Amino acid sequence: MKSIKVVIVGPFNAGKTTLVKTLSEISMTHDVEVTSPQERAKKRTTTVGMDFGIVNIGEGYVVRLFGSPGQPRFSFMWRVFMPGTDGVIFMVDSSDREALPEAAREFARARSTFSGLPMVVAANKQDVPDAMPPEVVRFVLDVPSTVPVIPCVATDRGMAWRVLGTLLEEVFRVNRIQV
Ligand SMILES: Nc1nc2c(ncn2[C@@H]2O[C@H](COP(=O)(O)OP(=O)(O)OP(=O)(O)O)[C@@H](O)[C@H]2O)c(=O)[nH]1
Ligand SMILES: [Mg+2]
Repeated sequence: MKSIKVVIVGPFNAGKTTLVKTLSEISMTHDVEVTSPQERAKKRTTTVGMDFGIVNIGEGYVVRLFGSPGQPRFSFMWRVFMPGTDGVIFMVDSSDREALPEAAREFARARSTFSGLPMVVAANKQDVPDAMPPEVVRFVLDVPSTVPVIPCVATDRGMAWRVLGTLLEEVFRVNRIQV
């Protein structure tokens, strides 16, 4: 069984853990109570360590998903995830305009940390009324034209699969894998 390693990064509250749970047959997540009032205003728990999931995609391949914590103080974890990474999903909460400057900084950092690797941006929470459409997310985060921005609702299996599938197509293309 061959395995593909996908890392999911993005700011606090973007929906990374939700995506891993939706996609994965087996998932392991570790969320604990948040400690800061700003974070508590958004949600009560946050990922510490990492999320892990496994998706069987057939043809003798499994995808191992590694979801990173979103709090900036854990950003050193990106380097821990780095070895062996085949592709990266950058998630952003498209409904949270206040968090966008931080999301743009995180995106720039993700591009430099994972430079040269296949990447897609998941414009998450498209079900929230007034969520920014993917084209606006692309503009605000300054996403280069080579990186797809995919509309996402992390709880929706079809949409979650489209995000992963788009990334995998690129992973297969750059590694010259035919499936
Ligand atoms: N409406 C809506 N809510 C979502 C969606 N995806 C995630 N959520 C909610 O957004 C909140 C954050 O989701 P998480 O999956 O915990 O986000 P995270 O990126 O793992 O957060 P951290 O690990 O704390 O950085 C939770 O309350 C989810 O239920 C979505 O597509 N739409
Ligand atoms: Mg999380």
